[in-house]
Amino acid sequence: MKNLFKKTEFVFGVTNYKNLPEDAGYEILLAGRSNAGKSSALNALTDNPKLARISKTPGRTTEINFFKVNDDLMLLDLPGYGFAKSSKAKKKDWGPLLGEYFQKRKALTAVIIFMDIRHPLKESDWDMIQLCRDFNVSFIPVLTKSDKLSNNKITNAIKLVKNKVHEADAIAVSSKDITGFDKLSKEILNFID
Ligand SMILES: Nc1nc2c(ncn2[C@@H]2O[C@H](COP(=O)(O)OP(=O)(O)O)[C@@H](O)[C@H]2O)c(=O)[nH]1
Ligand SMILES: [Mg+2]
Repeated sequence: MKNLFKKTEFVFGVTNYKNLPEDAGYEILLAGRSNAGKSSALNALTDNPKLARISKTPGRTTEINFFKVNDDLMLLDLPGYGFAKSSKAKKKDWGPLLGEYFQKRKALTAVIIFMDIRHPLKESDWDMIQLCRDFNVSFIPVLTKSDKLSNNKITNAIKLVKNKVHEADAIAVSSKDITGFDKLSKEILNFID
């Protein structure tokens, strides 16, 4: 399959809702706990090893980074959870930018929730799922680092997520082996007509 994400480029980061570009086209939000493998997955999806910085240190959490795929599609990187500090996190605790973004943004099309396949659905992942449910936004659970598990265990992890999150099918990916990204690309493009 031709990689439609190949020309993706970083355009800017914003810290305030008012600095967001015009509310147009499709925006896919990339979310996940720090170290989940989100930056690595973005690089693998776009076949560009230098696109997102891969690091073990958490990035700034107050910013949304815009990656332009083409004139109609943006991938928005949320550099690691950190906005939902407790299990009791309510909408207002998500940080002003993200809360306002979910409330207002028409371009918000779907959220990809990256989770380490060895320990999916941590509290902050549930907080993000709840945020999606509250605002009726579709989401895709993506289970990262699948190279760490046997095929059997990958299947079990996908089933476990399906049993707990009925409305969505999880996709397993490995940025190390570059597997699962064709499927993820298709799922993303399914949201866009
Ligand atoms: N084995 C393996 N390690 C990975 C994979 N993806 C990411 N990592 C490692 O996990 C750590 C965090 O990755 P990163 O992409 O920076 O995570 P982020 O904080 O979610 O952006 C790094 O040490 C990566 O090398 C993967 O698919 N397989
Ligand atoms: Mg990162």
